[in-house]
Amino acid sequence: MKRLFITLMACLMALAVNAQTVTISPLPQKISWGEEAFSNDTKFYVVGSSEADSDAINLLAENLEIIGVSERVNAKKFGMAKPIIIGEAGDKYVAKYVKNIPAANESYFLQVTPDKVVIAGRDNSGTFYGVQSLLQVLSQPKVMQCQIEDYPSVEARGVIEGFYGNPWSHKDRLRQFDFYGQYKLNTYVYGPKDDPYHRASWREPYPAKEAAQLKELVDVAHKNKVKFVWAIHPAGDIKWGMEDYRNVVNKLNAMYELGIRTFAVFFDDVWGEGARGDKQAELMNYLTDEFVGKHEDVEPLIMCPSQYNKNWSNDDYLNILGTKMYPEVRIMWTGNSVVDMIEENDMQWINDQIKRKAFIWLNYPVNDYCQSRLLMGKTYGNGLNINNMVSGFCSNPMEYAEASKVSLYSIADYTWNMPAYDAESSWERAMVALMPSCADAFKVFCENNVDLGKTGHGLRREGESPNFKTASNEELRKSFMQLIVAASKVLADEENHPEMLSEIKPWLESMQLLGMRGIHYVNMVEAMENKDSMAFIASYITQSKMEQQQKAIISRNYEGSIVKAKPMVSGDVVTPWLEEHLAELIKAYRKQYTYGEEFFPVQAIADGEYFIKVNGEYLTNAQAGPDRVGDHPVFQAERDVINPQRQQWVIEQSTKTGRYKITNKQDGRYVNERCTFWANKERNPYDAEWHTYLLTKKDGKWSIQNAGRGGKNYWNREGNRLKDKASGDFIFEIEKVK
Ligand code: LOG
Repeated sequence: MKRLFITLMACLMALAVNAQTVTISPLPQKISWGEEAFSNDTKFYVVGSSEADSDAINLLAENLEIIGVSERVNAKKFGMAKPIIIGEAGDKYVAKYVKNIPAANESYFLQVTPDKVVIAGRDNSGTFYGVQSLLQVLSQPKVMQCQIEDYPSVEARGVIEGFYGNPWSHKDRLRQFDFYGQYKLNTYVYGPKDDPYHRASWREPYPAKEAAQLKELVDVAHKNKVKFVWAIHPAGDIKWGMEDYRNVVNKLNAMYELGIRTFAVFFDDVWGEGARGDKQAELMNYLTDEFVGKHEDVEPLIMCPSQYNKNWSNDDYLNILGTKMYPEVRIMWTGNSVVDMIEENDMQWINDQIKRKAFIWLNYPVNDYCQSRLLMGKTYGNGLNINNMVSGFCSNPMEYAEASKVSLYSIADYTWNMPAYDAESSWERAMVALMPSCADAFKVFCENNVDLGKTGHGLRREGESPNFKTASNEELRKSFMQLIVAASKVLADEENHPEMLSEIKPWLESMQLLGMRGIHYVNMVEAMENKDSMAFIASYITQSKMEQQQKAIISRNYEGSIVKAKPMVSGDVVTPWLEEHLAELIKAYRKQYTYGEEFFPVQAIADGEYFIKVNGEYLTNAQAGPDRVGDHPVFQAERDVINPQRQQWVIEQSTKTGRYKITNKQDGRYVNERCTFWANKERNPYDAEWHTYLLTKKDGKWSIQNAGRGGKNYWNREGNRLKDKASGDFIFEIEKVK
């Protein structure tokens, strides 16, 4: 027995010693690890630098201790230093290894053994990616032997800066390109909606300063093996015809001068003339002949159609593009809707329409339509078998460039090695890679910024706030403490991560306050349990102050900011839970105590049952029945003596919205934003955010206004029925039922 134990321990130790301690990202297609090769303070000399890709050589030189270059593998003069033999197919130094390089573009072979390192690329990008993988292999305390044969799943992988709002800064973009190089993303499409020279003033050339910055960006992108695709968005006001076609060509030529070699033309989010498929195809063909065809080194164009998702596609628009536009023009596609994850059937459908492989524009993690939320959760839901059905796959990120990297890291993983992609483990690796000195705390932050709430686009993200436990006061305290501690830790780590911190600070501060409010909520619960109204009010006051502080936080609050956002943390779980429970607790307190009454906000009307009248006539539910839909409350002069409940209305303040829910006593049906009854739970479920009202009183009469997502209309009387109207009068009498 003891013997067995010892053997087992020895095995485990051997395993521990010999296991690699790093996971190469993106996951290589084929990788095997061996015993220790050498220690991580090893010095190197380079064999092949005269022929190998110069960006790859520079990358080596910047990151490793290179003591010289040599023509020979066994250069005695370098003593214990190890040779790095490097080059791409066709270079003499790596001729021996060409058979090991996979056939695909951008592929590479990497071998680390005790006596040497070999990096052999299929092409320049391949060599560069080989070096990137080597740098990760060398980041282990003990460098393990390994062999990698690697190639990408998707041809064009990357990012499309295509959102509305504050465009990324020059520095943001420079940092992005290093990141793309590091994680083998090879495409960046430049199309920020609010850059005037991209869209609103597309005919005008960039001023000198902006042009110089773009040129620098292009150079840095190329150094990182990233194609810089510049997009023009003429669709808003283009006049179909030669004059504007020449205007586009002229602008593209000016951009060519800055070093750009791949171009895109966008027609998204326009209607009418600009959205005509035949004309768009005509322009794209013209540009292909008159611009692409006139340069030897310009790639086929990319276009974003006006009907860029299935929901928005009707008539024969896509078909016209598919048949009339040259087949080499790539067509972008966001999926079944604007914001959607992409699956095999979806690709089949669109590819059939456009007669080519769609170029995916994934609208995630973009948050320009849900600006209060940061989307820091897992990147999941895209099919793992669509790599041969797409001509490219780019993610539209948030205007928060650093924060977007959590998702972009996974986009890199997904597009490089699609079959092996695992959303969960990729996400875990991303957080460690981005915030190594506070990864655990950062994870808590990410977990609490996952869902985007209800939006017109419908996408939801699951799994927000998995550690929020509410079964006991103790659990609650722990849950809220975790938010405070994590936020404080990340905030304190500003020196290590200044760029990330400058973006997420408003959300971190909001999360801290949310946690503290939660602790005060628990204090209030305990004060109630102890019948200590003074302690209750004390905690309530502190909680309210923090709530005000939280509400005052604004992100991107500087002059000229295009989008200012009010951060929402855990908008799906912790925030709504706390708001509802606080409101309920306060209600319960006020039923029992009057102490501290003056600290609570004034309620327009106490919860209860009421008659609602106009000119002395009773608002009545005339055709009652819980399953009836579509009928509306009417006014009746008579008191209903047979069914008095038909004229009795339950008015209660919603703990969710602070506004009032109004339901009929007879059958419990609510009045919706159109002043009709709906009780059908499938077709129009009650929703506090839609179906609650503001009550205001003047000279003894009330006005009743919907102020939620259902619009801002007021209750009004039209004939004998209740009807919504844009303007409101103080016409309602509201009388308590005695
Ligand atoms: C825009 C895009 C925006 C995104 C999300 C496309 C092709 N165009 O609805 O600029 O960032 O949705 O709001 C879009 O997606 N329009």
